[in-house]
Amino acid sequence: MPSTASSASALPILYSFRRCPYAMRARLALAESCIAVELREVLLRDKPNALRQVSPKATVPVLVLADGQVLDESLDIMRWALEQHDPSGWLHPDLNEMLDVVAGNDGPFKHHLDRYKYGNRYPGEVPLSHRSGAVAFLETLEHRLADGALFGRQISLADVAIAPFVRQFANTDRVFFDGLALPKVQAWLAEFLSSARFVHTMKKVPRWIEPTVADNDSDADDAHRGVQASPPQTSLISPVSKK
Ligand SMILES: N[C@@H](CCC(=O)N[C@@H](CS)C(=O)NCC(=O)O)C(=O)O
Repeated sequence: MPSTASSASALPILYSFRRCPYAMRARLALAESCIAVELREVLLRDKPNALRQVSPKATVPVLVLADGQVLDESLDIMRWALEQHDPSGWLHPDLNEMLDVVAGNDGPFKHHLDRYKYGNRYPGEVPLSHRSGAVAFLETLEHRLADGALFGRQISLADVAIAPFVRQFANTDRVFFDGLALPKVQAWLAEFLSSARFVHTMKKVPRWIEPTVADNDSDADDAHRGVQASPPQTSLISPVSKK
């Protein structure tokens, strides 16, 4: 649930991790909505204190709005962004129906995906049986994709929320994925991955370096005291053209 934080910034701040599928969906919605943010790329194994302060659960993505409000669930960020501006109607299909389908992704599919992809982290689990469980979800998507997208002909919040996870599944064993009798899912994923919006939001950005007290108090003598200059700390997501 959104909460509030005291810090304020001219632009909303997005804590993100480039390869996180939850962060991908948030970045995609922000780009679609033409909302510029200060993008703070973090390392999950070395999270900045600033992230923990605004969201103690410290998952990414986290969006801190200019008024200090904190959104620390990817779907909340998507909905907030699209409520500001939704040029392609990603919120047009019935929201509850979309959220139901996304729940199948975030729940059972993600459960199976983790145990298939990271088998060594789950002793006693059988990765291949989780692969079958994940395929069962992909089969439900195959039926939904009759008209090209999960809800009709145009992509919506549901497509954008789910595709980053299907990408992870496909990348785990590309030969297996390509051999599945799921032509619509395969074509849908290929189109998503080649879209300008996805390529744009996957651009590599330098890791955000949290300012230290020394940085805040920096003066001309810092160079002589060994205070290192930080790499660029902000990157903006700019609007992308529609494909
Ligand atoms: N329900 C959250 C899940 C976010 C999530 O679990 N993100 C992962 C990265 S993909 C994370 O931050 N994990 C914490 C960690 O690895 O320490 C959302 O939708 O935003």
